[in-house]
Amino acid sequence: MKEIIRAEIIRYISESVENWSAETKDHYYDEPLIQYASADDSLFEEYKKLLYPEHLTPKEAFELAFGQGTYSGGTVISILLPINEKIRISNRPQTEGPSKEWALFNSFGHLFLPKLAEHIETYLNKQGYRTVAPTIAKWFVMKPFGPDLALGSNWSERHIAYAAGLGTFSLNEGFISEKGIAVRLLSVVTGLKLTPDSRTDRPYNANCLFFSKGTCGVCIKRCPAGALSQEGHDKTKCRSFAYGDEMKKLAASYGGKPGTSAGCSLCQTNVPCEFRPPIH
Ligand code: B12
Repeated sequence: MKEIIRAEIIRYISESVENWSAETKDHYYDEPLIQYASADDSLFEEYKKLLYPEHLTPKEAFELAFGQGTYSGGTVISILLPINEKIRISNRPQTEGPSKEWALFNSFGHLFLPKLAEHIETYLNKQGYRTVAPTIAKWFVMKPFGPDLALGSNWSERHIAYAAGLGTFSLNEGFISEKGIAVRLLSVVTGLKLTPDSRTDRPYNANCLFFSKGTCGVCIKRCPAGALSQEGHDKTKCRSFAYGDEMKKLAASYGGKPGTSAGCSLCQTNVPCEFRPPIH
């Protein structure tokens, strides 16, 4: 069944018209990596302490979707979508903001993620396996959480991907996978029980050269917002830049969808971890 699901997700991603950039005449996202975690993995409970109590466990997400007492185990499917090379290459020489190709990817390509989430949900539900994609559920929230009131959400795709063994975190808080850091993530919780994949027993930030070797820090220099330092990621500065007026104007100037942002993601290109982990 794992292979059937994988094949269906890959088919949808490769055939979907929403996954096509008119600018680069290629896909926004290449073939995904897909891994499975047990919905009862104790790490999901630990996230309540590590992040904040509002971060949902798969059981809580499932029961919010289908009602109290409906959960009897299951699987979290984490999907990692690598950003196409043409878009990545276009962003490498940029120093003050994203390239046109990247801005249009951020404006239109991000809209593909909820479509894919909906497709997987429907596909599995139709086969009788109750499934919910938390980030498109009406109870998904993105807001300040925890004692420091830093921006977060009640379903962090990077922490889900970590639990499913897809990679680890970086100095800039990005997720570094076998396909690098220039990736996007989504996940679903299903009542279908599948064999979980294994995850690393190395530290949670092992793929990052700064943490593992004390070198690199290239993303610090790449950040046009001054949001990165050896101390980590200033979410407020990052957000003000990546989703501020300038980036909205930039997206509009390239013909992006009104109201969307060009993003930034300079910390995800022209860095040693862009499309592969820098160390093994
Ligand atoms: C809120 C949000 C933001 C906020 C805050 C980011 C943040 N770090 O949380 C702001 C607006 C700043 C932001 C900016 C960007 N975002 Co954003 N954002 C989100 C969103 C909606 C929720 C994130 C969340 O819940 N965070 C929870 C907090 C607690 O996580 P955290 O602080 O990073 O966690 C740290 C600690 O927990 C720590 N940690 C400490 N000890 C331990 C121990 C263990 C065992 C573990 C596992 C972890 C751990 O690890 C982390 C790193 O230090 C997600 C989508 C989603 N639903 O997940 C996208 C998401 C994280 N964003 C994404 C992207 C691409 C961006 C941008 C590049 C902008 C853009 N779109 O171009 C920038 C830069 C991001 C960056 N460098 O982190 C991608 C990430 C892709 C990747 N490779 O990592 C996501 C996953 C969207 C997606 N669907 O793909 N984002």
